[in-house]
Amino acid sequence: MSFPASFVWGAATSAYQVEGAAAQDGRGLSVWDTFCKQPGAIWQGQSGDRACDHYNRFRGDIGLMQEIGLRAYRFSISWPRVLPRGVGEVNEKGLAFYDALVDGLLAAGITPYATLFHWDFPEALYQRGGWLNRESAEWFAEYAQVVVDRLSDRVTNWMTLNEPQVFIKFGHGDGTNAPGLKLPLAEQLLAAHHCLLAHGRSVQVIRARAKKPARVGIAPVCVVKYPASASAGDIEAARAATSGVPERLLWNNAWFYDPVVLGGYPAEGLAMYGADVPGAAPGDFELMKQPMDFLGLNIYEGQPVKAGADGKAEVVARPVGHPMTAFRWPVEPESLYWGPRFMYERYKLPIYITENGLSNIDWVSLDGKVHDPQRIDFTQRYLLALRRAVADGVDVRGYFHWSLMDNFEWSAGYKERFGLIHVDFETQGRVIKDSAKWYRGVIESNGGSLG
Ligand code: IFM
Repeated sequence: MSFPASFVWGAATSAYQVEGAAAQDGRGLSVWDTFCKQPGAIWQGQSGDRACDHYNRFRGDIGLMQEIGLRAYRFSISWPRVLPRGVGEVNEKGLAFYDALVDGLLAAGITPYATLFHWDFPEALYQRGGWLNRESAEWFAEYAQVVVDRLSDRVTNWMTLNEPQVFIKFGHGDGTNAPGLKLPLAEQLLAAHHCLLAHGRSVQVIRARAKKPARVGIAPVCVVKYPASASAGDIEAARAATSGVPERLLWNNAWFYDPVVLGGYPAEGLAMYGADVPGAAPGDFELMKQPMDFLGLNIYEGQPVKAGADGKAEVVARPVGHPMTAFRWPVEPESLYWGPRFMYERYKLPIYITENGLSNIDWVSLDGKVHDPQRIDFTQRYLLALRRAVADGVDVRGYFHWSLMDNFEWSAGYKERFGLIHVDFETQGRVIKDSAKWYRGVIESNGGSLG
């Protein structure tokens, strides 16, 4: 059993992490520009000001994508590059960049997958309340309309929000991501409610205005609990935990996937968050639940669980010395089997793995190459698990490796290297890593070379 013939093999990036050119051609500020200036916010005081300079080097980068044999490229659009103040005046040069990027990709035979929001919220709108302001849904709809009107004659694959759990919890609760707020749970839930409305409004805009038939999805974090054994009890406990709301934290799947697919907040979440749940206006859940063509899952790891005496999931400790990435995230290939399987069972929508990968300690060797056997082994293990999910009937349509190239890893700055392409951030030199050459073989054989 292999991957379906139409399986999409790609790699992903996001605007703030790769584009750089922060002050070029009329781009406005995002909350990340201002957050990076806060002392102590980012490792070594770094920022995405220059990043990979993809804004100026995208043509060369498309050439590298061709060398890797990528069939698809997932990128995000910078809201403040297109609308410097978030709404109102449109920055023609910003739009022209995405025009040229999309044209370049299509000319190279690479299908564009565009994400509307990957965390770079316009600073001007943050000053008006950001996601805490209910108007944010309409601001986002205005932005979506500008982008869709311009690109939808060529872009047909759209994602609305990337990882709302992260920009809400870490950005509005823990304060470790932009905009750096430490708000109580009730306000985090309010911001989440508004971003779910924004999702709904943007899907409406895409459906109403796209010039070619559009396929629309969303790309949250998929928090995976997987069974520690093959017993039916452990599997059921893991299934329930993957769709549950086990803590008073916004780190779960159901609070975000349920409203957009099923049209309401999960009962377990309503009970867990209690009086902190925001009041919904009439029609809110109808707005959130728009027809979806696929679900994006961003999966890097999972947690083994077993059924406790009451049948509920109990976390199983990993053995001492369990493998970890450079970021100290556990290596958990099973997550790419059980995550897609549980999410497909619950939501019954085609699935794309919109992010998966690892940070690794890579450098350019004396032979001028970048040898990253850990990335090859990691990806091989995860893709074998994904192939097993496909064999067991899970409708997985594509896989996007995170990331195309080393880039600005948010509060970790340039410390963590996630790329298939090594970037020298001083010279902007690029070197295709061994893993990218290996990935090319995977793509050419449609997964056959995985063994
Ligand atoms: O770099 C991030 C990305 O922006 C969102 N998902 C996780 C990646 C690795 O941390």
